[in-house]
Amino acid sequence: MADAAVKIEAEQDLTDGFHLIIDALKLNGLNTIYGVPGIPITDFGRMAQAAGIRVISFRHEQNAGYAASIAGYLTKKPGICLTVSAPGFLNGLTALAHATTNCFPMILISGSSEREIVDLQQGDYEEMDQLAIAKPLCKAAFRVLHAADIGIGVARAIRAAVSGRPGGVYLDLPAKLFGQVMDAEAGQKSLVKVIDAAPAQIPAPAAVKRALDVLKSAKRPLIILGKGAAYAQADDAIRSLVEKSGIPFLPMSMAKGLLPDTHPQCAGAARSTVLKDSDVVMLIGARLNWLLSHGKGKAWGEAPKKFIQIDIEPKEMDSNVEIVAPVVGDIGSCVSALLQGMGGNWPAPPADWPAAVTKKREENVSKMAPRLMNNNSPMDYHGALGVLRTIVKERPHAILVNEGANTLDLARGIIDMYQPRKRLDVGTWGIMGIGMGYSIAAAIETGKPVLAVEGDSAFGFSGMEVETICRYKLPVCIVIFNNDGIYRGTDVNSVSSDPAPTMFVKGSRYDKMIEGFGGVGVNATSPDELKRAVNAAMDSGKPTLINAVLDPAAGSESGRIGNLNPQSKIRKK
Ligand SMILES: Cc1ncc(C[n+]2csc(CCOP(=O)(O)OP(=O)(O)O)c2C)c(N)n1
Ligand SMILES: [Mg+2]
Repeated sequence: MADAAVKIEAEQDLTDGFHLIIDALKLNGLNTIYGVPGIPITDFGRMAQAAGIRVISFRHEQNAGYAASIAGYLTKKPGICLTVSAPGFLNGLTALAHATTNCFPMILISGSSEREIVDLQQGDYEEMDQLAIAKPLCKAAFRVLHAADIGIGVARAIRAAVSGRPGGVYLDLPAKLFGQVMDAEAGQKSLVKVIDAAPAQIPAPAAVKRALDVLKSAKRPLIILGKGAAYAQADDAIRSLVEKSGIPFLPMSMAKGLLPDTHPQCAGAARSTVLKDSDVVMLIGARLNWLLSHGKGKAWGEAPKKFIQIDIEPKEMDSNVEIVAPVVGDIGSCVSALLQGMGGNWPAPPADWPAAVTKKREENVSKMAPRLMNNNSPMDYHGALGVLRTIVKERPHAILVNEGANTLDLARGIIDMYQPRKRLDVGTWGIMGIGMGYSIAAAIETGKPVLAVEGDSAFGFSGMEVETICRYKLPVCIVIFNNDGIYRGTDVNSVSSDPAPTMFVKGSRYDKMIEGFGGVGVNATSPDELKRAVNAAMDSGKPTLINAVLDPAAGSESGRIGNLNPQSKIRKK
């Protein structure tokens, strides 16, 4: 054989790190990557795209990371974020920590520099000991040094991300790994298809019985649904459990729509009453963290309270208060076991309790109703949200992304949700910046139209991704509640000509931004204009940004959580 032919034949029998990583991801059904290119992963992105993986290229890794995190939440498969070393890795790390805190499965894959140089701290290009830095912020962190270990490395990352309580995983891939070659057949054999990545965890029968005994003894029971319950995709079983029990339920923000907010048992509009007056509370995939006032204090009233908790993480039990009936297992298995244990003639709670909850709920709803119908210009939150509430009611399949302070708190209360996993928001940390990343991933993963309701400050954290939305022609309609600032647009600095720290340029026109990228921009000054513009956008599917002009005085400091601002006895200046 001629030399050239020998060389070609030899090459055909070889594979490399680039291809083994791609093959390992594809073998496990991970077909979308969210990231930002650069050394050492630029060619990897190109090759992944050529191999049929969807590679969504962002303007900043943090947004790609948030996209990956919510893709994980929506699909129960780890969302993949791909970054370059040091600065790109750090930009992605916030999202990895966010995924871990929110229990979303995600894998941050970052290229890294030469190990030998990094470890001797000799100043390599983008030098950083990324593995060490990632470790405290995620569930697990791995590094692959040899092409032959790529299969097992990816498998470990997947399993760590989705099994038990899901979370973020870091996978460190040094630059040299991508170019390493090995025998193609051995390479194929080294790949691992993860079997049963999130095995069912069946609750102990005694734990189920204990929980049902406590529930049966209740006079004023309450079920709280958290985003863990929504993540579980056990929608039918959860609905059956709630309906069969006859117990009022309170959905946490991202659990809204698991059962419709308009369901007769929904206590969303009677939140303070049910927290105070309930005697037995069953938490399903909800944690007693700050969002539930840690299960104690004023919000929970004086009367003694018993908690039943369903969670996959045993350490969650007794985290803040005593849990009298812990049920540890995956939500689907636990809810099914409870349903089975309830049998055919489960007694409804004493009738005065659901009646009292319904009365309170109806009072609150009718108090709010007239405020939602105002057509004031400039708009207030209620006028603008009244319009959006109807638009979502008419499109229950659409995905609502929501961030801000007043924009978040008021939208959460006013916009009813009708289907599971349609409301995506700031989550456990109350983080600003998830908006465009979430919107992009929601559109990509579900193919559904997305409505992003954004405070003007919140939007700014990821605003550059409107270019990404236009580039991929995604059906995303962004509504910016523009009140000229953070919480309000009315602060003044009495000392110098600098604007107050919470203020933005007055009368900004965010709609002009998207026009620069070929999207549709609209300036809406009244609820009527807003309604027309959002309807048009949701119907056309064209990337649209609506600048909704809000009264700068309409909001309040920190929205609903102003009480968390530290206070001093010395009077404020
Ligand atoms: C990453 C991050 N940085 C800062 C904050 C603090 N913060 C909370 S809400 C908010 C913005 C609120 O203003 P806006 O989005 O305009 O909503 P509005 O209340 O004006 O409707 C900020 C900066 C945060 N939650 N997360
Ligand atoms: Mg604002």
